[in-house]
Amino acid sequence: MLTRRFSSLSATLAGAALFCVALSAQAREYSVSTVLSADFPWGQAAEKWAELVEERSDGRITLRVYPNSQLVSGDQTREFSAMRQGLIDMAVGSTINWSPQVPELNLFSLPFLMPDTDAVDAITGGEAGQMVFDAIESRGVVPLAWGENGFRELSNSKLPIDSPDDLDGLKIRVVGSPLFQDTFTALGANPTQMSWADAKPALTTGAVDGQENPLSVFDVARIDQVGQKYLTLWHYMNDPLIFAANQRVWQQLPEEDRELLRQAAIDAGQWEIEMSRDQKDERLEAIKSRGVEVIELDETQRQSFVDATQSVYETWAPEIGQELVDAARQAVESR
Ligand code: X2X
Repeated sequence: MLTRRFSSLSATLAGAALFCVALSAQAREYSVSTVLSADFPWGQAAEKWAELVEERSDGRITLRVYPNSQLVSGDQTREFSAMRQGLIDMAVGSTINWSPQVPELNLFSLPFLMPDTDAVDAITGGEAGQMVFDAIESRGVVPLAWGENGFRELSNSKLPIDSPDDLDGLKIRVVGSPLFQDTFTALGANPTQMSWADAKPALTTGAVDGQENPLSVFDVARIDQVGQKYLTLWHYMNDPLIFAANQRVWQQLPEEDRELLRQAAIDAGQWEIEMSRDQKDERLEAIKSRGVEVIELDETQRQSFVDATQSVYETWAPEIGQELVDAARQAVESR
């Protein structure tokens, strides 16, 4: 009797163990961190990735998206470290937010390096892009594909800005990398670093006068409602997104699942890049229709910003790596 009970118990346990093994081969779930939610193209990129993976794995692999930097308590500059440590399995993250841990990513924040989207594509799609991916990989995270947060434009509550002089003494909210401190200091402004979570309250109270973000972010987050009346289209930098995974998570995946995840990331990234670029004109119209004064720069005005920020290259090219900066410049020239 006793023996029979034992054997039925061990049979149950064995069954449970088998079930677990089968389950792990069958259904797996991974966390994916993003800063912005699915109201924004950025969050939509992550959702698209999850959707494609769900579909192509017949529901075996689930990517669960956690927006608003919630897995790092709102501190977007800790996302890369958290992914490296395995607290986060995967992320669709911004080069800006990861640059404190991967100095090479400051490349994209060099002011006026990329005049248009062809320049962005020439960098990300060429040798420089591969060098950036190698730099990420060497720091313990596996990069999979590119997306795009977009060209960052300058807004403020005080005056129409069309020359560096206009920025004199303005308090500007900037993101994670110290490079932005240097850029805005070079322009005569007074930069303050803070997370996205803190940015809107700081704009609302007037603790800061201005900020910089892509048109999609300005539009969706209704930045005009917190007193940002002037928007200067200076396209001073573009903020690519990178789909990536924790190294251990990646190594534990069977080869065919790696391929599935990578290809889905590439497809989701391409989809998001095209969509957000296509939406640019309607975003601008929507922003204008809400009463924001939009300032476009002519070539001379733009050049005055380029000239004023040259010192940033001297300080930051050695941090980024001269070879990478040269490869990027080469890509831009021959685009
Ligand atoms: O914080 C920002 O400005 C944002 C949302 O654009 C980034 O995460 C880089």
